[in-house]
Amino acid sequence: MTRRLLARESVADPRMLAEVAQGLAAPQKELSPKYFYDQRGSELFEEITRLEEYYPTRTERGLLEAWMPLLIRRLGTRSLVELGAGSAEKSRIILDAMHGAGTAELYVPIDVSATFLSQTAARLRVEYPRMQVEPAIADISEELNLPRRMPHPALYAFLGSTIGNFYPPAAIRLLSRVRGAMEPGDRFLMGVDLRKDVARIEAAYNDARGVTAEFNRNMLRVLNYELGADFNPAAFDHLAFYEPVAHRIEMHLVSPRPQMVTVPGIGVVSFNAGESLRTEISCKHDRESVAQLFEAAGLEIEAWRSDPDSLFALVVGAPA
Ligand code: AVJ
Repeated sequence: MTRRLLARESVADPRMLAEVAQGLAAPQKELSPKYFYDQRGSELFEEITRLEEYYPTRTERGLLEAWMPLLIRRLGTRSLVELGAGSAEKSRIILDAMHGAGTAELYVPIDVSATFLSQTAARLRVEYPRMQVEPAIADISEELNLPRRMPHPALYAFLGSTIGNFYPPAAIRLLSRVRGAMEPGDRFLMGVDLRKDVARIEAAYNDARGVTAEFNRNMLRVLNYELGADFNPAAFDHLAFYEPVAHRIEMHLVSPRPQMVTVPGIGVVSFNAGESLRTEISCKHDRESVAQLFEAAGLEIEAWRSDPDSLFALVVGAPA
């Protein structure tokens, strides 16, 4: 009996299968960037954040270090709820500010990856023994899954410009969900990558060492592993470009030659020569575009801080 190497023994997640089937059947094939992030994908993203060309992470960290001690003291933040917590590296800056202010009580990291979350939670419980850590497993594009009781005021943080991954209607739904959870006095802190010189933005998604290209191709490895598909990642080219009308980076995987891929439970998927699969959008903002998203979600901009080169901004939202 033959066994497919690397394929998992358990059956595919039916929701993922349905979502992938729909995305691969669209005229412009498209899948959610959440499928980049298995262990390897998370490591590749960490590597991206350290690249010379990728300015967002270090710029955001600088802004957080400069602003959080003051902001947290002013807000008296007792709970931090972090959407898409990742490795919680930047969260430490906020948590340290909460400890400095003497108000730290609860940290709620929300993430899809349960293993990643429990590792992070275990480390933070050691580092901050007097603070509660209550991780929540949730796909933030669908729900928040918050603890029933939280000390207020709470700060909801959505960092890293991850909001850029959402088309405006989905971004508004997500922000509305946060708004719906907020009590008076709670605040929302969001990191956004700003509109700027196109060459500078495009370079951040086309690094010289090809880390972003490998990150992009990693989605195909995730599909092979999760669904038993037979994508050949080497047979797809990385493409990232700025789309100036919608103000966003688009990442695609381009099939330079015609090819067919089999996805069990979906069937044979064919690519024409030059056809692409869109794997990510990364919307870039300015104060006006953030104000529009906020307004549609029942929030208003209370404060805005950006770096001297206007690369990146941190914005505080309050219930309107
Ligand atoms: C994690 C969504 C903020 O859009 O810049 C980095 C992901 N993709 N390089 C971004 C990403 C390619 C990143 N976000």
